Amino acid sequence: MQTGKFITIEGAEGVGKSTNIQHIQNWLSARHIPFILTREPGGTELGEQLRELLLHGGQIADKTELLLMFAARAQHLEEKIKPALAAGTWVICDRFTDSTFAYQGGGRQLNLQWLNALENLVQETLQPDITFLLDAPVEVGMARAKSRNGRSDRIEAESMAFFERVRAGFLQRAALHPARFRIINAAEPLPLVQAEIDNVLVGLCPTV
Ligand code: Z5A
Repeated sequence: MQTGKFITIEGAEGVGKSTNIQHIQNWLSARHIPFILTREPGGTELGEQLRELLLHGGQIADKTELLLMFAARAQHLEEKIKPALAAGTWVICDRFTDSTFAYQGGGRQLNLQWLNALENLVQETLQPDITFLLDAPVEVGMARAKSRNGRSDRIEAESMAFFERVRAGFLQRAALHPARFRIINAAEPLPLVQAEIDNVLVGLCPTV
């Protein structure tokens, strides 16, 4: 049975995920490839309620934050991601489990064995086909994020040291899963970043 591709976009704050997701959407639309765009935390009614609590709620203990990220993901997989893939629709997801390893594992320094156990519980064998990791020095992402006006969230208020651990957490995860990850130098000018993304997409569907 033909299943859709599952593509995730990862990286720290301000590295250009939203900008490049728009680019990926345009690329797929131009080739008439059916896709849905979704995000984590979020993606379902329950997931969006959990997102609001996670990003804009009051004080949340680190373990609670971890469990809520995976609770939102469990719902997202069952309600939205798996049915779409089974129908042959591509799923483009703004952040997924690698963000949990980077933020709750790296940033919050929670035990990675707990994260591995939760990943196995919630995803079983399902993994993204390709994960774009937009990687840039923390100060580059921060400066870009500050240049936009937006509603800042609970996690964005963390320290530089926290975000250095987040970046290291993503790179560590990429080193563990080299076949799945494509590390893109997001400090480069946007046309170069997008040319690299295009090369990966062409590799995923060379016939279109
Ligand atoms: N989180 C977690 O802790 N654990 C988890 O398991 C999951 C998530 C799933 C969700 O935030 C928060 O949840 C996040 C992690 C946590 N918290 N933090 N921090 P989000 O993903 O919704 O939002 P974000 O990470 O803060 O993303 P963002 O700030 O929206 O950034 P972005 O999408 O990566 O950047 P952008 O808006 O595309 O670009 C920023 C600016 O830079 C913009 O003006 C662009 O035009 C510009 N830009 C982009 N690329 C370039 C290049 N190459 N050159 C120059 N300028 C550029």
